[in-house]
Amino acid sequence: MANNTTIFIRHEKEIIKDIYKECDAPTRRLLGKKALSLGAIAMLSGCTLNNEDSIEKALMVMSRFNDRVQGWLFDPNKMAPTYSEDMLTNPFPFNAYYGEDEIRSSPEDFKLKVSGLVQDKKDWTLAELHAIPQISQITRHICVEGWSAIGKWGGVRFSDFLKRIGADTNASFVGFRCHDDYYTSIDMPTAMHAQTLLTLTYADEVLPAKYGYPMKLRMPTKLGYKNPKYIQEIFVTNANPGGYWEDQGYNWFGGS
Ligand SMILES: Nc1nc2c(c(=O)[nH]1)N[C@H]1C(S)=C(S)[C@@H](COP(=O)(O)O)O[C@H]1N2
Ligand SMILES: [Mo]
Repeated sequence: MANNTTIFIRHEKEIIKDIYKECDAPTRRLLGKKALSLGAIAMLSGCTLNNEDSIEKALMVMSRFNDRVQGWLFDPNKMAPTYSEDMLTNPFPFNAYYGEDEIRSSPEDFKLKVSGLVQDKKDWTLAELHAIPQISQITRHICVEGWSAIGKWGGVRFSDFLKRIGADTNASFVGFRCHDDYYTSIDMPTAMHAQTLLTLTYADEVLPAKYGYPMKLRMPTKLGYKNPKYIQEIFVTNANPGGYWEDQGYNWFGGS
């Protein structure tokens, strides 16, 4: 058994090395550390990894498998590290799929829409969201583009919010639609995690436009692109809504 496992792992590593050699830098960046042990999936997918299409297909099969493994490994009770005020990154970086000069601010009289598998579909004003008990936390945000930064976000514990809207927490996904046409979605266990916050403030101030006014879902258990800013609508569903980057090949689970 042990020997077979060793051979299996060695074989995986060789396949992965070949994939790495063949693919371009952006694809390589998408292959997180966690994907490394999944090389055998390329084999199981029946691809000969000798042209771009088959490599693309193998990577996609690995990524879907990676989603499932990350889902199994996710421990809802494990907390991400938190930091002290003197460790805050200043200034905190801005990032979006466009430049900082193109920020489209959300309207001041904004209302949050709620839809899908929830009992109460009423819109929420910012004042109503501020009336729910607020908590804050200092965590590290990690972007796959190669930077990380420590920030302080405050707002509503997302599981509290889901309870208030009567969300079906047996459903598989929570999806987000944003003012800048960005969209993403997360698994329900992450939505219910104690450190997942629907944030309304950054560094104790109203969330600035660049960091996602009126709100950003902040999850220290997920990579940057899974943390939607400028949220306009939240919905609960059993059909995976995908995401802006996820639909272009980023791993959907996006945990770390
Ligand atoms: N609405 C929206 N949310 C988004 C993005 C975006 O382009 N639009 N980019 C994501 C990515 S890739 C990162 S790293 C973080 C950046 O958040 P920040 O500007 O607060 O640092 O926002 C995420 N959420
Ligand atoms: Mo990012």
